[in-house]
Amino acid sequence: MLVEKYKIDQFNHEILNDHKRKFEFVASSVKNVEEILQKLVDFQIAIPSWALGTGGTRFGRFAGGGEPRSLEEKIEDIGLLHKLNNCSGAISLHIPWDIPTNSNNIKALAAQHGIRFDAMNSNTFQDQAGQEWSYKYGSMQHIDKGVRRQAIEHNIEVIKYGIELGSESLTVWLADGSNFPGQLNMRKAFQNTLESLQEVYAELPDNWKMFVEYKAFEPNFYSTTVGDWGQSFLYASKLGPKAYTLVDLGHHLPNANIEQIVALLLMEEKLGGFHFNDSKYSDDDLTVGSINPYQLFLIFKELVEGMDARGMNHASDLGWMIDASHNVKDPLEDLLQSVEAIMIAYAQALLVDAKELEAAQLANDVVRAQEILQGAYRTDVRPLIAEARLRGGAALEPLNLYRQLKVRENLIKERGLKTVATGL
Ligand code: AOS
Ligand code: ZN
Ligand code: ZN
Ligand code: ZN
Repeated sequence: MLVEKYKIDQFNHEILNDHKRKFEFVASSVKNVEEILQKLVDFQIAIPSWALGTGGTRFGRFAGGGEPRSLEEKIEDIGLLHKLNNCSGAISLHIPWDIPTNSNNIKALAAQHGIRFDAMNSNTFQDQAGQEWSYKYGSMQHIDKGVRRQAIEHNIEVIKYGIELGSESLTVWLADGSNFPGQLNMRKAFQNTLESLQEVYAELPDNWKMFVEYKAFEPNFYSTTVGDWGQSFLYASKLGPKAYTLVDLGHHLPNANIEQIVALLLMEEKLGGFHFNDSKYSDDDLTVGSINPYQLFLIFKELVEGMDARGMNHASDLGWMIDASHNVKDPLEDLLQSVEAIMIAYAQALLVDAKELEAAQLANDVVRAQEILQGAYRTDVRPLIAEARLRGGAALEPLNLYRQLKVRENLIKERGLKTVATGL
């Protein structure tokens, strides 16, 4: 479905006066508003190809209809999001779910929608038809060299697809681990995994990064071979300068202080990127900011502070990706909400006065420090984000325009009601 620019302009025109009033009110109390707006215009969040269809749990899946049936349609869906919000200009692919049959065509289609290719994701957590070895007892950690070789070769193949498309990073998430005490030798599992990752690392082009994603548990429930940030950091350190840790917000044990993890990884130059989502219990993959938006803000506060301390570019020096699953919402509406939540947290973090906060810290003024953080968090920054969208040619209110244009209804007409997108 195509959204013509004039429809966006028409929609914006109707609510422009109202927007201007709200924007001027916030802008009047922000010191460096132009600088912040430019940062918001530049910031892009990659959409995972597997989040465009309705997800499910192990109990069932209730399809929503009009889901993308091919990689081309996935790119079109993201193109649509990007047109509405001007901050979803990237896609994260998953092999084998998104094998590009003709990379040049796929590249051209993405370019037409202003979309670049963020990290490529490999898959050694499922057995594919015709594959020689099974991943039932792990992949890179496996006791059998044949299985490890197969997992290595697969990752190298994913890098090759990525090179063709112009991606510059590989995310490795391993389901490896054990379900019961005694099932495996944890030290040997680590060593096998490290050796396997080293072989993949050796194939990375010079300008590429490898992201090692950790996860506390699931599908293994006793041990996970890349189970936390310490283990991921260990792999990344041993692998070399092109290897980094990837933080998926849902992959921690309850109450983990994620912002502190982020601050230290950044300090050690080992933070590679994010899988944004939200959760109440574990890897719930819910809409970003739907459960704990304050935590998201605190994470962004560390990111902004840490990146500025190292002179990093907010928009391009880390991988910003969503990893979510939508069981009851329209996936595209959910993604619009997630992107908005990320932009809100980022904008609020940009409002924190770093000098004032430092002064409060140096004076042990705990009350003042809290006031500074919560002052930023409680600012309604939505008009700033809307203004950034307006300047980027997108919609003031993407979700409302999406509904007004009846996008989902149109997609169902185009693609049918009984569609199942490949993915989680
Ligand atoms: C799994 O729990 C991880 O979050 C993965 O990053 C991701 O969901 C997967 O690679 C998509 O298949
Ligand atoms: Zn993830
Ligand atoms: Zn996950
Ligand atoms: Zn998740």
